[in-house]
Amino acid sequence: MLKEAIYHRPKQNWAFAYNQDTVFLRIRTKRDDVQSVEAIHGDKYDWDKTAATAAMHILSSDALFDYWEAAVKPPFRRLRYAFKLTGADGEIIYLTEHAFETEAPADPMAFFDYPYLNPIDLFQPPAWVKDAVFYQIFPERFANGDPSLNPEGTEAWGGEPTPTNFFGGDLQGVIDHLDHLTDLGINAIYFTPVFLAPTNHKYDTTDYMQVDPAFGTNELLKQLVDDCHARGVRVLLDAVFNHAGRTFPPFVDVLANGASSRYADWFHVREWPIGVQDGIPTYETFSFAPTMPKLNTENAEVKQYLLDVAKYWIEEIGIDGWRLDVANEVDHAFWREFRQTVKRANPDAYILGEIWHDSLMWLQGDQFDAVMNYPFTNAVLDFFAYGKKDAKQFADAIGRQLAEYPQQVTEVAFNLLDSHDTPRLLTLCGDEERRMRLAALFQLTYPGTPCIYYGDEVGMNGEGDPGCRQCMVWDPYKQNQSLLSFYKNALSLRSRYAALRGVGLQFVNAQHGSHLLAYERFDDNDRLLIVINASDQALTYAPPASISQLHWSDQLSSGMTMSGAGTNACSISLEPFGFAVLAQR
Ligand code: ARE
Repeated sequence: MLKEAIYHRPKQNWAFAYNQDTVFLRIRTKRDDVQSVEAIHGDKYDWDKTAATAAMHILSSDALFDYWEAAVKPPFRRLRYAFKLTGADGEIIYLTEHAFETEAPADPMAFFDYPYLNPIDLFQPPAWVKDAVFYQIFPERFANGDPSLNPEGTEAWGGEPTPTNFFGGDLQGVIDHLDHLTDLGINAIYFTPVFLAPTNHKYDTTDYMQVDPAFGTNELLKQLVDDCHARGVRVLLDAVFNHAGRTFPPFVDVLANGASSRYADWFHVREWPIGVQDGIPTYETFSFAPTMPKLNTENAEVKQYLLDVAKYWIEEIGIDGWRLDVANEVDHAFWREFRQTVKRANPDAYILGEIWHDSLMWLQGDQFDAVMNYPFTNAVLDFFAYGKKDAKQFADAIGRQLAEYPQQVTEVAFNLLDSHDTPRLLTLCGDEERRMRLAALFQLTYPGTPCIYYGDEVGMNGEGDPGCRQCMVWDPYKQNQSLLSFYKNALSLRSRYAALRGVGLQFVNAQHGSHLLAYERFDDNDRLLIVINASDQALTYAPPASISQLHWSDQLSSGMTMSGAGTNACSISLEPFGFAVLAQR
């Protein structure tokens, strides 16, 4: 057994309370090196009566490691534990907090210690997110429902987007098209910023307490939220708290009065007078954008101002959560207070951070519920869109991600394939709709909450910002109705099978050099087999006996022929870019 590959630490994604009764334990071993792992556990104050063992199972695997997991229910909330590992070669070793042992360790005092499961420490993201399907709306480009609000210079709908032009999208336009969202199967919306700001993207806020008049009023936003709630649709707004805009009154005052401004400490000014030298502002900003002065969230007035903003839109307008812009550049202390404030206003609010990278330090239960899962995006695009990864490499990438966070994070991860900051999915797939459908199928049959970027469902393409921010296509004859039906069918399947929304997932076919992917999704009631041919060759999958003898009662497929007795599948042949989702209850 390769001891160097074995890793556990009694915290974070390796040991965590899942609910008030259950602690999950995980340990890593070299892939295929260990045939079984047991957790030896008990209460340190009454070891003799409480000692037990729990068999661990492989949660997931990546290129190098197997990740083992077991759920333990400590009777008295305290847990002391060690691991017994049996190698593929029959060798048995034990791992305690102190060292590896060749004999069964007698003294539990050397074991790992999960001291006490305090309910208040529990990390329990809002349960509704597990069943949510998000739709991201860039309000300026979704629908123009009230041309009387058009900013000066508004262009005709459907024109070429630039970083600075306007087309008149507004909140009334969203209200008028809620049927499109609910018919699609959407039950949650993420809006990019809607507050008063000079640009079409509104990430340079002037007034955090006012809906931009080009979009409507605070009252109209409340009506939109109420209409959404009446349809079972939740609403998330975009909190741009890392920075304000150049026209934010406190910054205007600093520009006018310099260091003597009463707001001087609301920002991070490196050098007075405030200005730009060689293209670099003399104050902290988002990126090096002079129009986006970074807010000093350690300043008590700034903190209170922003926390009041966060509370207002929840308590007065009824939103269901916040997406946090540039979340990893705002201090942790602020986000901890932010979570307290938001959860006090609405315990079911969803707090979604925009972080494109490893986010474990924000997902400990004291800050965010989730982040925009761009690592998932990248893995899916590498396999389905670019063909850069083969099935094994893709499964390994996903397997690693599934072990990186506590289960409750995986259950509410925000799984997107594109956004207002990236080229559109169809463009990323080289305008090959067949690739796009497979990427979307994986996204819609994967744990966590999927997010569809407006217009993807009707076949819109577009390069990166601003190309991905075109006006929504509403002419049904210009919409890709076949693709829209595919999305509706896939979302209907997801809503029918809770197993597609849970965490039960196992890759059953993912070979090196192949683009044939098969994975199972399961829970106590349902079992589904998803087989995807991400290649331009016809491929056949012959399931193992454990699967081929099953009978399937429901399916969603394209380019598939299945041979077998009755409704079982001895072999599944897929045309290029074909897929099959087989379900049994
Ligand atoms: C405008 C132009 C751009 C131009 C930029 C130059 O449109 O073409 O490149 O100016 O400054 C908002 C607007 C943008 C605008 C930008 C600046 O939507 O249109 O760009 O303001 O004025 C990083 C951050 C991440 C950020 C992305 C864009 O970590 O937080 O960059 N995303 C948020 C919002 C944006 C918004 C802002 C931040 C600013 O979602 O829409 O932009 O409020 C790697 C890096 C990441 C990086 C990512 C994307 O993964 O590791 O850190 O994200 O690439 O670049």
